[in-house]
Amino acid sequence: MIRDQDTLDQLLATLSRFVRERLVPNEERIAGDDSIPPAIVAEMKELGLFGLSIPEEYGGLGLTMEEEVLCAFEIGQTAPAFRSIFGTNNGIGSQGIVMDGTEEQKRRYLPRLATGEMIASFALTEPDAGSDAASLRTTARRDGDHYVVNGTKRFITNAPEASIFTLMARTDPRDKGAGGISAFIVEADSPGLSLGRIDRKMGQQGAHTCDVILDDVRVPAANIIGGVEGRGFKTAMKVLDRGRLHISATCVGISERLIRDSVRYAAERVQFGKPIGEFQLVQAMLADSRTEAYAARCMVLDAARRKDQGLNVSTEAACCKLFASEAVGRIADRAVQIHGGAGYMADHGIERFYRDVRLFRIYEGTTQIQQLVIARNMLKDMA
Ligand code: COS
Repeated sequence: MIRDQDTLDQLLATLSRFVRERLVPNEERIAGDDSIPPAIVAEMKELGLFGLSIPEEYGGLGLTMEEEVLCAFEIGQTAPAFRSIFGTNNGIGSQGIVMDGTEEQKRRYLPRLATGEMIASFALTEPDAGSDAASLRTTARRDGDHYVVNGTKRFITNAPEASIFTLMARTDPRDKGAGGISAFIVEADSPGLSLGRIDRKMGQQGAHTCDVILDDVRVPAANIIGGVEGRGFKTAMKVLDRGRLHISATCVGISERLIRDSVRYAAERVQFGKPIGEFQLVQAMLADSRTEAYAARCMVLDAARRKDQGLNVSTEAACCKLFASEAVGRIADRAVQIHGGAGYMADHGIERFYRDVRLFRIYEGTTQIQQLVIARNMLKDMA
């Protein structure tokens, strides 16, 4: 749903200019430095990028899902590490509070997340609980008006920058499945909370992940999201449904960027006496990429509109994540191929995207988990 086309068009034009003029020229630098310059982060705050999806009454832009994916199509046109720094405040870090938090929790945290004063991370994954999220082992034992939390969270995006964690822990040790899990807001400066070393990754340099270690961390009972035990797994799943749409939109943006770079190269690069874009085998690669990016864009927009209508889009979000993340992998592969030797060389930046996009098929649910979600929902609908 688009609330006001003119306002949205202005926002999209601003984002497009910001990406083109400020982010694209810094892609290589952030990959080399493994950090985003503070001046760029300050500009992102100024533009409201940390609060795109946070409701207006808490200081955000309160974008609808359709508006948000249109923004992600623009923001996706550059290195994904830029998106990562404000991505968790709009997605998996904040949405648990937006969707299921109490009024007090929303008022306490959302305004500072919307401005970027605080960064929120999502802490679900553990060393022994990845795809099987419901098997997580971090415990939260009630002790008076606090919970005592113990465990280790792994690969947590933005953990080194985070002020708060939306953290899933088991409050009912007798229930080993989803029903025993609760979601907490854990402040990063809580005594007993420490961070592992920053992970070295295949790509997306500039975006940071690390372990979060909880050793008898006392969390106020008032920080259980929604104030009720046992609902944390469902909160996490709802957050991921939404996050998967945003990631899919980012995949579309990157696909379109890589196609543009590939078309330009194919038009300029001359071999056998003419631009390589005139050869049908190169044209086939361009056409396949364009077709897949277009399909992904249509899927994401359709699913976002359905979500804005209040429909359950668990299946559609999984379809989008599955298709768009696999498609951007193929598109990045073809982009390397079209660029030939230049595509493999770091100076042209194409191989960096090839490495960066590999993550999309893994995080916020692997391709295989999306397949499982889709097929399970199909069988449930039939029953
Ligand atoms: N929205 C709301 N509730 C949901 C839901 C959704 N999308 N998906 C599941 N639930 C509910 C179920 O309805 C069920 O509730 P009831 O017990 O009341 O019926 C409960 O949650 C447990 O669901 P289910 O039995 O399907 O859980 P499973 O353990 O079988 O696991 C998958 C489900 C595999 C889908 C889940 O573990 C998953 O998404 N794994 C991937 C995790 C992931 O994406 N990790 C990335 C880390 S964050 S970057």
